[in-house]
Amino acid sequence: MAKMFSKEEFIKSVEDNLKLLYRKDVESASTQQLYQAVSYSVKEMIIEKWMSSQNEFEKQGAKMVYYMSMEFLVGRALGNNLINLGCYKEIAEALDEIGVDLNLLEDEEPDPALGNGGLGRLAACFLDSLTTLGYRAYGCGIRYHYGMFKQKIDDGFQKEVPDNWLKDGYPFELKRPEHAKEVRFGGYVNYVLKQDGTYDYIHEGYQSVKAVPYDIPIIGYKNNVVNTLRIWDAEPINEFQLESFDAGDYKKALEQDNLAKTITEVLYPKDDHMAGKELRLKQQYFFISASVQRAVEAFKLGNDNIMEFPKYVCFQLNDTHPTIAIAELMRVLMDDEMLEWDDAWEITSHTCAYTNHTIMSEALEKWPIELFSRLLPRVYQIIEEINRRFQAQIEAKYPGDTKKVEKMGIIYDGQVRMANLAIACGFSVNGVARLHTEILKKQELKDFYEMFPEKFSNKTNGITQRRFLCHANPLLADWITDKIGDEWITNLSELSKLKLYTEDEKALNEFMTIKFKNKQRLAKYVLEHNGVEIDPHSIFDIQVKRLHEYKRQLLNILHIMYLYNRIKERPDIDFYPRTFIFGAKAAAGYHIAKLTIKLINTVADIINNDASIHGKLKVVFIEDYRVSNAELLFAAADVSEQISTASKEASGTGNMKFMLNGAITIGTMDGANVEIVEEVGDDNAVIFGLSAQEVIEYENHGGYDPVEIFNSDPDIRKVLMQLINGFYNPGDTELFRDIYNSLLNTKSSSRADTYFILKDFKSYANAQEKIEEFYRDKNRWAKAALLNTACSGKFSSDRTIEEYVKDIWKLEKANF
Ligand code: 6GP
Repeated sequence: MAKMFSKEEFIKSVEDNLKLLYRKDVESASTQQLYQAVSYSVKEMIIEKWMSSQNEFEKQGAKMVYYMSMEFLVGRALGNNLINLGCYKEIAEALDEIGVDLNLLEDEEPDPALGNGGLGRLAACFLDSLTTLGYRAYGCGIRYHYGMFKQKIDDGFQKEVPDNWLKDGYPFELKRPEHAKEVRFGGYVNYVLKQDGTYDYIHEGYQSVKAVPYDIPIIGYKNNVVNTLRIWDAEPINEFQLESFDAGDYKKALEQDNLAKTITEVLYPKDDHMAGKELRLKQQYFFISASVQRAVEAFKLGNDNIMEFPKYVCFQLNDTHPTIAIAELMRVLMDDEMLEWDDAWEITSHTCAYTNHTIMSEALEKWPIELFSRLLPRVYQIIEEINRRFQAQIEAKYPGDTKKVEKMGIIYDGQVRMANLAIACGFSVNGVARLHTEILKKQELKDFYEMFPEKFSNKTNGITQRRFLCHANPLLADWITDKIGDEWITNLSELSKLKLYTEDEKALNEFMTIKFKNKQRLAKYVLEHNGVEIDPHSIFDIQVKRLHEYKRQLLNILHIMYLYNRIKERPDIDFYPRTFIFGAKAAAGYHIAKLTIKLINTVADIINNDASIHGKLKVVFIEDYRVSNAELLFAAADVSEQISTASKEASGTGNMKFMLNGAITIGTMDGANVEIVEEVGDDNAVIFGLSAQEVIEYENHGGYDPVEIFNSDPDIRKVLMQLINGFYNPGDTELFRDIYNSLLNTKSSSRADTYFILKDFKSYANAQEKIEEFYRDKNRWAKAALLNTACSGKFSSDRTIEEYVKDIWKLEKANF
């Protein structure tokens, strides 16, 4: 139990909170009220540590990183906070004494879904690791009132339901109105000639909103360190603008009000895709301007030499979404701090670092000049000047080579290109897995790499074992601790000690029994949520991630259709029972993605209700996949599906979570899969499909011809015909026509089968056969599963963070 609370004191604190908040006692309170009261008691345990950490950091003058991100997919806090405080079991017992089940309380907590997928969850893992390792860090983000939508499945179709996560109040946040900042939009820039012949640039005629920060504590694992995730909300600058009202400018007052209401309303639900909307740019500037202003203000409290800013502060830009920070820092330094360009540039170019999370071209952020300059006139002016100087630099280095400016220019062809801004101005550019970084260097960012090779580095992603093992899989966590001690919780490479047990029958049995229990736990969830009975003795094969064509959930479901055909054709076939589980949200406007969800559910319906196959095959679509149910899924998987078209998945992090929990990967040589196989050995993962190089070759030569495969392979032809002959959907043969066309129709403007699904199909089917054969050899499988856990040490976000710290951020560990 944490120092300041004995069991009795904790219970007393919960009872007091219930009274104070709701005028209730334990017996009469609802589960939600109990969750709130308990969370406030936990917050009380945190607050002292939070204050003392911040004081200590300040006293030691530690350098800090601001991790700037549009998304933080933190997941539920209560259970995780208790684990990191080191008192989960004690609090569970204390609550048990008053008849309260901590698990039920945890389920009352909304999942703060302030992110889409990979990039947002990575940001959350990084904050956990930064804090556990004792580094000073701030997460800077947005307090969306509606996070990622809730997914309902209605007649097999995805329906998006607003996620009002704040409706009951979020107990862990703390409003900090004293740090509010004004953020300005629109207007124009006036020049005033100064006595010394230079100009002052004055921004006039703008609209303002007030950015108000809410702080969420991030707790280090048993080390008393607490960092802060600061998310900004928007409020009208003055509730009622009398001045404007009197002047008859009622419209402006209303507009300002509206701006404040809309700006933080909702998270854009597209991942790996640029929305291109004005409101999105407003969101970006809103939280960045507030964060940058506050960072400069905070720095000045402890240091009056602004030139030392980069020595104490680093901005890590999580993809291009926050790259406007570069121009905003220049603006603040020149317009507010009165620095000359060269000094402001010296500071900015040593402060900002950029991470690229995707090579998907549709994700590359480009803003039309018209929109950008209208919304952010002063910032645009600064970017123009950065661009002018940068182009001169390019021309000096490559005289006469106009292609270089075309490729690297920041403003080009009527657009502001955010990645180019980040690379030209930042001191560091990194990819998120070795293969991804190589593709950036050799293809996507080739010209930049040639010009600034010293800026580029790789930082392979990682995940936090505190959430994805300690919290997600307590049975396995305890077993591991029992075998090798608990050092792995803060040093994941310790897991390699488990290799000793691969020859130990008893240990292997225990390991597989835990897997079985986790499969039972998931089966119970599926029965409750889907009404489908699944057999924990069958192979649990799981693909959970955002729905995207490049991730190829379609390949998976087409293969299931193929298996079903085989079982139907040969009822006596010796087939090891399989349960295929999917979980995925599709962006609301992504037609093919949403249709794929419908296809999965349609196929599931037919297969699950076909008594003639005796339950050999089951298909389940988990509704509303999110961090909380992800934890159940990772713990229960036998097989981890990582089947993206090679070269497209920058890294993946789900792949690591499965591995850590002892699942075997079936995957392509893409993203971090490459490194996973390297760690675990190719006997303990099943790899298939085109290599990244092969995919890129095809792409450079206009693709390949899927029709040939359709014509020559009867199995594939049968499956594809079932998309349009009413086999699964007798009422409407046209329903899946667009999927069929996406695979075969060469007449459509884009290439058919852009993601090489048919090309890789056979190789995938063979890999799945190998999985089955492998699983039948119980002993070999158990060894391989244990080896996956034992070899997952590299994929801790603690390792990733240490690499960022050493190569980019140069932070010092606090010593408290
Ligand atoms: C994702 C990548 O798709 C995934 O491969 C990677 O593991 C993750 O980032 C973390 O690095 N990208 C996004 O979520 C995204 O929105 C713009 O990229």
